[in-house]
Amino acid sequence: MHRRNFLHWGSLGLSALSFSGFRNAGIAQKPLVISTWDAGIAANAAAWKILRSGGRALDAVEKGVMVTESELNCCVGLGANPDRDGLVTLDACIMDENANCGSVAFLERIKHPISVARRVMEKTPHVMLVGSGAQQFAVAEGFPLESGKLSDDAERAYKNWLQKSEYKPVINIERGKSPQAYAVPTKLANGEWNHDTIGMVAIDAQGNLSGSCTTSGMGFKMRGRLGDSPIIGAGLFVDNEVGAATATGQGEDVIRICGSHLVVENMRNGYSPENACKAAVERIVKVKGVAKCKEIQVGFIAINKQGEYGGYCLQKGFSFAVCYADDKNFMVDGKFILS
Ligand code: SD4
Repeated sequence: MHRRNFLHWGSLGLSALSFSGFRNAGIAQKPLVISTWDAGIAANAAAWKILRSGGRALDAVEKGVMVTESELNCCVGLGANPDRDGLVTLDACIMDENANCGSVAFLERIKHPISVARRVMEKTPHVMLVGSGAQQFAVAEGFPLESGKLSDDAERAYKNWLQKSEYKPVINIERGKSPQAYAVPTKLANGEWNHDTIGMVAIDAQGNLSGSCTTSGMGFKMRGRLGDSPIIGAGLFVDNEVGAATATGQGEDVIRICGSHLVVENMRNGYSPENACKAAVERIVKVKGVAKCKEIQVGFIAINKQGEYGGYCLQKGFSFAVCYADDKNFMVDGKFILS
């Protein structure tokens, strides 16, 4: 970092900001899978079964996040919070070691958006399908059209939200969560889910990388709102020569800096996964300013071609799940740059 920039950061009053340097020593593991938030433990376990038996990272990241999409009363998938019109709309994307990618957005009444994204990648000449077209494609591919009924938890949360109908979407800010609380996906005190997304990146025994990201987006969002999660380069990016990264948190701010692509490019330029994530978070602060960043959360996680991993976020509370053995599937608290 140049001296001038360092002074700039200092004048912004950032605490815990240290030199975003080049590679640091990290334990390299192969195969390896990491994923965002506490629901990542169960998702990693499913992905690990595939990786452990020599399977492909692409299969692992699809099957892994399908676990989270399947949870009813959970934060991701059809059980999640609806938009402000009371309808659940889902976004997902997937990317493999050959830079093939597929994405769906604003998809309704389909249980596994990640698998539809994979079909888009494998069966069409396109990268992205949205809305009714994505749903039509899914049904033609044999995905059942679900009822569209809200889960009990989502129904309750929506009714709660309707009482004020305040348009103040806040994503992922949770402070001071204890490591023991990781067993179940997080709910806020008012019963609402606070995480809407799982992003997963993996490296298989052959050394190939893939990633997936799936979300219901912001709870009670404007109808039609999309975040970063289905956008290749923002919510997810994989470069098999370098590494893979995924994002969570306030999608608008991840899109602004092409977040996951930036993390991968940082690794290409010699940064460790952790420092690559940190530099991307710093970029958000630079673009948005410290004061506004205190109102949001963004976290990145990444792995590199050597099987090193890392993550970084804006503020305290972000965590990610790391798995590289049958008995090694654990949560890591994300380091953060704002106090
Ligand atoms: C979005 N990035 O739609 C997603 C939200 C998220 O945990 O990550 N929630 O902006």
